[in-house]
Amino acid sequence: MEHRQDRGVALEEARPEVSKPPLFKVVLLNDDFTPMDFVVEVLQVFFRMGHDRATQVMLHVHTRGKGVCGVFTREIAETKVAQVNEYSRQNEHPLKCTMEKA
Ligand code: TYC
Repeated sequence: MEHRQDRGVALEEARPEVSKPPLFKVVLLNDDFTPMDFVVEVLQVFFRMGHDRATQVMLHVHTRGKGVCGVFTREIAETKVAQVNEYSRQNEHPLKCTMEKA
Protein backbone atom coordinates (compact mmCIF):
# COMPACT_ATOMS: atom_id res chain seq x y z
CA MET A 1 0.00 0.00 0.00
CA GLU A 2 1.29 3.47 -0.89
CA HIS A 3 2.44 5.63 1.99
CA ARG A 4 3.02 9.43 1.99
CA GLN A 5 6.68 9.15 3.02
CA ASP A 6 7.35 6.79 0.12
CA ARG A 7 6.32 9.33 -2.56
CA GLY A 8 9.10 10.67 -4.74
CA VAL A 9 9.78 14.33 -5.60
CA ALA A 10 7.85 14.17 -8.90
CA LEU A 11 4.65 12.98 -7.23
CA GLU A 12 5.11 15.50 -4.43
CA GLU A 13 5.22 18.33 -7.00
CA ALA A 14 2.16 17.03 -8.81
CA ARG A 15 0.04 17.14 -5.65
CA PRO A 16 -2.62 19.84 -6.18
CA GLU A 17 -2.33 22.86 -3.90
CA VAL A 18 -4.91 23.12 -1.15
CA SER A 19 -5.99 26.52 0.16
CA LYS A 20 -4.74 27.59 3.59
CA PRO A 21 -7.28 28.71 6.17
CA PRO A 22 -7.69 32.47 6.70
CA LEU A 23 -5.70 33.80 9.65
CA PHE A 24 -6.69 36.31 12.32
CA LYS A 25 -4.56 38.56 14.53
CA VAL A 26 -5.59 38.59 18.18
CA VAL A 27 -5.10 42.17 19.36
CA LEU A 28 -4.88 43.68 22.84
CA LEU A 29 -6.08 47.28 23.33
CA ASN A 30 -4.65 49.79 25.78
CA ASP A 31 -6.69 51.40 28.54
CA ASP A 32 -5.82 53.63 31.51
CA PHE A 33 -6.83 51.26 34.30
CA THR A 34 -5.72 47.65 33.78
CA PRO A 35 -2.54 47.04 35.83
CA MET A 36 0.58 46.31 33.75
CA ASP A 37 1.25 43.14 35.77
CA PHE A 38 -2.21 41.80 34.86
CA VAL A 39 -1.58 42.33 31.14
CA VAL A 40 1.79 40.55 31.43
CA GLU A 41 0.06 37.64 33.20
CA VAL A 42 -2.59 37.43 30.45
CA LEU A 43 0.09 37.29 27.75
CA GLN A 44 1.97 34.57 29.65
CA VAL A 45 -1.07 32.43 30.43
CA PHE A 46 -3.16 32.72 27.25
CA PHE A 47 -0.43 33.32 24.65
CA ARG A 48 2.38 31.22 26.19
CA MET A 49 4.89 34.09 26.21
CA GLY A 50 7.87 34.23 28.55
CA HIS A 51 7.98 37.10 31.07
CA ASP A 52 10.39 39.23 29.01
CA ARG A 53 8.42 38.90 25.74
CA ALA A 54 5.12 39.48 27.58
CA THR A 55 6.56 42.67 29.11
CA GLN A 56 7.73 43.89 25.66
CA VAL A 57 4.28 43.31 24.13
CA MET A 58 2.51 44.94 27.11
CA LEU A 59 4.74 48.05 26.83
CA HIS A 60 4.12 48.18 23.06
CA VAL A 61 0.35 48.18 23.69
CA HIS A 62 0.75 50.74 26.50
CA THR A 63 2.70 53.18 24.27
CA ARG A 64 1.15 52.51 20.82
CA GLY A 65 -2.47 51.84 21.78
CA LYS A 66 -2.75 48.26 20.54
CA GLY A 67 -0.61 45.24 19.78
CA VAL A 68 -0.72 41.75 18.32
CA CYS A 69 -0.67 38.83 20.78
CA GLY A 70 -0.59 36.15 18.08
CA VAL A 71 -2.00 34.95 14.75
CA PHE A 72 -4.44 32.03 14.66
CA THR A 73 -7.17 30.37 12.64
CA ARG A 74 -10.66 31.80 13.22
CA GLU A 75 -11.85 29.36 15.85
CA ILE A 76 -8.68 29.56 17.95
CA ALA A 77 -8.62 33.38 17.69
CA GLU A 78 -12.29 33.55 18.78
CA THR A 79 -11.56 31.29 21.76
CA LYS A 80 -8.52 33.38 22.86
CA VAL A 81 -10.55 36.62 22.62
CA ALA A 82 -13.42 35.14 24.66
CA GLN A 83 -11.06 33.67 27.30
CA VAL A 84 -9.09 36.91 27.75
CA ASN A 85 -12.21 39.10 27.95
CA GLU A 86 -13.90 36.74 30.41
CA TYR A 87 -10.77 36.56 32.60
CA SER A 88 -10.44 40.37 32.55
CA ARG A 89 -14.09 40.84 33.54
CA GLN A 90 -13.79 38.23 36.31
CA ASN A 91 -10.90 40.29 37.68
CA GLU A 92 -12.83 43.57 37.21
CA HIS A 93 -10.37 45.05 34.70
CA PRO A 94 -11.51 46.85 31.52
CA LEU A 95 -8.85 45.17 29.33
CA LYS A 96 -10.18 44.48 25.83
CA CYS A 97 -9.07 41.82 23.38
CA THR A 98 -10.29 41.75 19.76
CA MET A 99 -9.43 40.04 16.46
CA GLU A 100 -8.63 41.36 12.96
CA LYS A 101 -8.20 39.58 9.64
CA ALA A 102 -4.45 39.00 9.19
N1 TYC B 1 -2.06 51.52 30.28
C1 TYC B 1 -2.11 50.59 31.40
C2 TYC B 1 -1.51 51.26 32.63
O1 TYC B 1 -0.88 52.30 32.54
C3 TYC B 1 -1.35 49.29 31.11
C4 TYC B 1 -1.95 48.52 29.98
C5 TYC B 1 -1.12 47.95 29.02
C6 TYC B 1 -3.33 48.32 29.89
C7 TYC B 1 -1.63 47.19 27.98
C8 TYC B 1 -3.86 47.57 28.85
O2 TYC B 1 -3.55 46.23 26.87
C9 TYC B 1 -3.01 47.00 27.90
N2 TYC B 1 -1.71 50.65 33.80
